[in-house]
Amino acid sequence: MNHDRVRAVDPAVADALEGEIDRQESSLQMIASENHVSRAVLDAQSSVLTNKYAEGYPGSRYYGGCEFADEVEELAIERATELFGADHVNVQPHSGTQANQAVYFAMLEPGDKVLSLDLTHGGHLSHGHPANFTGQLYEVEQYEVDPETGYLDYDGLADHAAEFEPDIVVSGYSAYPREVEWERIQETAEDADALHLADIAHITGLVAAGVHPSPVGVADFVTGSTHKTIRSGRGGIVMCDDEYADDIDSAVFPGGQGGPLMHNVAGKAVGFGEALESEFEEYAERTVENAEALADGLAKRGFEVVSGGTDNHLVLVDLRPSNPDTTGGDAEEALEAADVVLNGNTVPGETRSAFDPSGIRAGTPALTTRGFDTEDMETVADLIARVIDAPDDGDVREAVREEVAELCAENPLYE
Ligand code: DSN
Repeated sequence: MNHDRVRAVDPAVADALEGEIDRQESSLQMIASENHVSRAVLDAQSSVLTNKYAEGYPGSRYYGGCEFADEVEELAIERATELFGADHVNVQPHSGTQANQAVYFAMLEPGDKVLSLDLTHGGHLSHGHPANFTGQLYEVEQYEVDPETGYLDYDGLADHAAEFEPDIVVSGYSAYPREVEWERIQETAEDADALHLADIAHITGLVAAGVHPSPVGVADFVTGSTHKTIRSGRGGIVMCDDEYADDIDSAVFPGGQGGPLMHNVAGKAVGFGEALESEFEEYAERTVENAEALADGLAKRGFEVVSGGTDNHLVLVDLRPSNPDTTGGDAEEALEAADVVLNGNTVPGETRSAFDPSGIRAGTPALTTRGFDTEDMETVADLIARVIDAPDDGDVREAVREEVAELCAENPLYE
């Protein structure tokens, strides 16, 4: 893959783009929210639809010349409907956060009450963090995972909801490695006379493939990202029953966004089409198996894996018991120098800051896309352990870099 046309007019940007291709090819991408989309999705995203304004929805736009934009958006909607079985799908949100914003804007008034998982326990900024608009517009209280088990404390959540009387309960998480029991949270929301938003941003692909239970048809609203485990065009999606369809559509446009990013919608259409193929289900299964192998490999090497393992695509490690003097930030930096890219992450019972937390989060969606199997994940666990156990040792980093290069060469990405 090259960027000759960019290079002809802008060598500096071409250098950066080619540097990024090389970085993705030659290092292990283990940030749990990232993936490698297909060349077809890349092509759709970089298509001439980037030139088109198409405010409105298919068949009802504010500009002319939208026939092909309509075709693409209808395909994205049809395919998402088939994948998830929702009554209504809006594929225009620019991101998962903007998908969430649409639900809040459609259903809540400023000052309404939001009950969501604490960020350090696996929640997301757009679920009510003080630095986010949600924390500033709404009255937010947060629930937590059980400190002993690392699993969601469903009974604690029910008690909290009964006391707080939220207008909306938010489920769905960014750093929670276990299966979510949507029905239990829905029951809690109903008992509190609250709505339920399930944000499946991280596990959209696992839900689409049926390897994680779906909240569609259970929660009132389901939002997601479209570029993480589902590997389609970059952005977000909102799903709901027909009764909320008009409210959600108006909240996305004109409520929160202007013109949709039609090139990204095209990428979503192509990626959703790929996710309807049977190979995608196998991919999603392998993603989870690889995460289990990674969790086992790390636990075997003495690391404290939060909740003792994983049911999805990510593994969260609390470094405090095994490596008390190494922060998540130290580990992230040392690993990156060894060509293993993941992120330092807060963990339940966090005692440090979000900028330099006590854990790391690692995901398998991207490595699985490039062909890594459970045996490779055992090797990857070993590489991670060697670096974290000697974060300042240049020889260890160099040796790990060499092994990473071999693994990458065996599993080429964009050939
Ligand atoms: N930044 C994403 C993540 O890494 O989980 C969520 O928005």
